[in-house]
Amino acid sequence: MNPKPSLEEKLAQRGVSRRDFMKYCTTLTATMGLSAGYVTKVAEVIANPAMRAPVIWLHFGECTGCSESLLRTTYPYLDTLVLETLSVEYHETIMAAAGHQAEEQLKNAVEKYSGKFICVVEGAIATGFEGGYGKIGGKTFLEIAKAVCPKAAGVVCMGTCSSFGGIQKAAPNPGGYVSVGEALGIQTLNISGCPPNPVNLVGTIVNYLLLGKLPELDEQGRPLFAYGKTIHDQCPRRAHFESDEFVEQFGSEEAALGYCLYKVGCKGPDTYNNCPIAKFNDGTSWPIEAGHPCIGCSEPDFWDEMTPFFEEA
Ligand code: FSX
Ligand code: SF4
Ligand code: F3S
Repeated sequence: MNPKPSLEEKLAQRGVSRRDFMKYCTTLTATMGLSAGYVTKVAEVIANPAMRAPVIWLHFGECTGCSESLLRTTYPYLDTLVLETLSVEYHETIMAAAGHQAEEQLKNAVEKYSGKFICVVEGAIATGFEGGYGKIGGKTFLEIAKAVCPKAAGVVCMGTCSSFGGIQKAAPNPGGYVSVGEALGIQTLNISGCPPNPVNLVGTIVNYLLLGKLPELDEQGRPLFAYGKTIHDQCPRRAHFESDEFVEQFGSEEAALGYCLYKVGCKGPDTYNNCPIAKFNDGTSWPIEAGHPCIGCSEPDFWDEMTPFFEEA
């Protein structure tokens, strides 16, 4: 019988070298605000976690961009993360079960891991019309959330919709959508962003596995390691802002020169997130690097508060 392949062997099968994996762990450790001394421990926790935390992943009112963003987690690849570091017991988008079988799976997982599982939630919860705006298997989002979330060890909101209500809550909000915390009257850990950066979820989980506790949070329930500074304070275009060098029109010479996007609507000064450092798609780019102003997607009520997106605040 072949021994179970090591994480390194599995990564090698996907063309990821030990060097690349350690590079990822170094970035993750820095993102989490830990010193370089923790890199080996972070790698160890991802590769050989002492326990595989059970996770139940719920979807409510949203676009599934948050799961899409997680699917772009390069190292560890999603299947490695899911199968080796966590034990995902229920996730509608990626599980094989459907229909009654899926409902049964959810019920069984909640019973089996009661008090021990982490509940990750995507999407806001409709409260108007007795929750009629959103149902799964004949149950409203609110009924499902009430049945599952109180039995979790902790509730992690993935994305601005579950964290703060997101686009569903935007005026005039006919469905009466609210955040998970507001719908249930509980404190949630919020990884906001539309979409959120998967590195911040992985960082939160690794923090929990490594230090046995959740990271420190800001007053909006967001981990300080990721949401402790504004986009503006970390922005590579900041020198242009200070020198009054602004883009006033997309496609202009100033845009080509990478000038500050404040006058075409950038909300970076009022937005807390680590996009300039963490970036997206394996560190390829992020909105401002791609020439687009920050629209404030990790802030509460940004669809109402930060619009019009392309006008100076
Ligand atoms: Fe919301 Fe996520 Fe934006 Fe979309 O699940 S935060 S609409 S990226 O998908 O909830
Ligand atoms: Fe600030 Fe936005 Fe200008 Fe960057 S582009 S310096 S975040 S206003
Ligand atoms: Fe969102 Fe602004 Fe980052 S729009 S993805 S918080 S740069």
